[in-house]
Amino acid sequence: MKLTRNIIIALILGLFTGIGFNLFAPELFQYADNYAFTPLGTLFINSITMLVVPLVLFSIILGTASVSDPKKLGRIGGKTVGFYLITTALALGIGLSMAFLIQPGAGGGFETETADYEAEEAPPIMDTLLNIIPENPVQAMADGEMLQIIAFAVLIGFALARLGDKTAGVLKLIEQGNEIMMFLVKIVMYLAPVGAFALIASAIGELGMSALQAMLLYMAAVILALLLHAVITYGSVIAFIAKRSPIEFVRKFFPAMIVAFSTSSSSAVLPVSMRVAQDDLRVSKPVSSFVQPLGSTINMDGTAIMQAVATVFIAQVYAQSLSFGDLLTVILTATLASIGTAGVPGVGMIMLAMVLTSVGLPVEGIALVLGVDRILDMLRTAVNITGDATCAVMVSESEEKREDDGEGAKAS
Ligand code: DAS
Repeated sequence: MKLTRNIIIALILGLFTGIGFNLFAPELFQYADNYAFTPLGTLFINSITMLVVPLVLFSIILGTASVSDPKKLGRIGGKTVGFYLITTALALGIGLSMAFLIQPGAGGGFETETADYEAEEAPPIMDTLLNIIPENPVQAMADGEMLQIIAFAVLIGFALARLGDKTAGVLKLIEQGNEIMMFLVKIVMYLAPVGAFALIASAIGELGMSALQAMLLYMAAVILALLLHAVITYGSVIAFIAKRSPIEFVRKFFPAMIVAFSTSSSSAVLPVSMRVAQDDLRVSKPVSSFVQPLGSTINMDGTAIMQAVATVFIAQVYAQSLSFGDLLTVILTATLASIGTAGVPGVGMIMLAMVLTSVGLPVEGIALVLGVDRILDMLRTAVNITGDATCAVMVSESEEKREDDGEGAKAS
């Protein structure tokens, strides 16, 4: 808890530092950002991201190897993917409703003449699904292709489970490798307060106050929708399905949420969110090792909410109406778009371009929301990983209950 307190203090100090530079020394901010904030923030993000690939590989191999029953593996996978698709569609519905309620783009006064944005191409969904089996697993690890790493690790874990004693030595080696990674996560986390301070100071210092004023309604719609989704959707799953206390869930998962907020990267925070889920939320290792890495790549409810609000906002600014069919297209495109992209800073903007194109809206409209996106990215990344952890708690509880019922049935 001491580290969490230090990270919160660092975030508050960073917030005021960024505001101070913004209000009193904007001309000095670039120097402070180039020679202090960005280097320190990058140092922290790189230190933690360095651990992601080996940790995900080892933990998924171990998680899969410990589930000897392929039916159980299939059940965990089915529950996980089902939860992710349903909650992402729910998130989009909440985002669209909030945008229509608040009407962020209807007030006018936005400069669309000069708006321009070069959209990066996101991988087509079919390519992503077909490429899940890597041609070269070492290349997949080098490129950080999370879905391919997960697929390879599941196959290795499945083989270890079936080969049993023949490969016990390899399993022991991987267990020790996983312990090393978890130990290094704890070491790297001592950098977190410095990283959090630098990253929030850089984000707030960079934020133009004029952009902030013009985009207040848009930001309010996104933030309200994020809160609603977290409280209603995740709160209900934790309370009524996992039968846990939502308050206790947030209190225990909060350290991972503030690291996600600081780094704006679901992938980078994975080592922390998995350790917190296993050590504090009592999620079983096999479930956490499978559900959270998969979620960091294919489940981004917070991002989906931003896309829904941004799409309605841009449609309003450009005075283009959205039919009911368009809204369904937005929900389908955004749900599928989240599968193919990794959880890294700013990936939401790449997916937003896909969503806007799918309903014939001008992609250059993204330039209108870009100015405040870094702050919103921090908030939605925290929601993204909270959705992954909610799923892990739900699946872990339901598997535990199934085993208890099974044992109960045998005993009776
Ligand atoms: N930063 C992304 C993530 O890591 C989310 C986004 O860009 O929307 O989840």
